[in-house]
Amino acid sequence: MVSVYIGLGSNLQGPEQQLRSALEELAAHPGIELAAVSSFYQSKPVGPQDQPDYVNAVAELRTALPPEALLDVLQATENQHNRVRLRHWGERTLDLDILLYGDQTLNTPRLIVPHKEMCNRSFVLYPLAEIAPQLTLPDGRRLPDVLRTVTNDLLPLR
Ligand code: A4P
Ligand code: MG
Repeated sequence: MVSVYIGLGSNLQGPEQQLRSALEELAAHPGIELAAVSSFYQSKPVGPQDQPDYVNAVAELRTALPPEALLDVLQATENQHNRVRLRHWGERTLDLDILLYGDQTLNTPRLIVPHKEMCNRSFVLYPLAEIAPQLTLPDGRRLPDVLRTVTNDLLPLR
């Protein structure tokens, strides 16, 4: 079993409920244990600004699924939430990204882990620190040190 951290994001069609149902669906998967879930946060869009704010969270999964099999599960879950197509670039009903897969570094055509933008994104780092405050990244950097380089611009969701 390995600890995997995933980032969840949505800015369409009831973002909070999108995240809640995605977490329920992942928890119901026989190969996945939902070990921890951060608070939900409202965040300004990174990228095109003409889209709604996002709701973001981070969850810890425990699984024996290999990385690409886990990605298959995450993408199938995204697809289940994507029945209504998007109008604008950047908007999405559900995005599930693998942030960290144990302490592994992966670089395949389908997977780059750690997620290539995670250390630049408040909406990843602060929820992650909530559930794994003393985490060390595969490159040896400590999460508390990375956190200090990124401003916390998140709003707690209620
Ligand atoms: N892929 C490679 N590495 C990974 C990984 N670690 N986890 C590949 C998941 N997938 C990974 O993903 C495109 C391809 O990335 C996949 O087929 C997979 O093989 P996608 O979800 O179809 O497309 P995407 O998410 O639009 O692309 P990308 O570049 O991952 O976008 P981001 O970086 O996820 O950005 N602003 C706020 N406030 N909150 C957000 O959550 N999210 C985005 C999306 C933009 N702005 C945001 C937020
Ligand atoms: Mg994605």
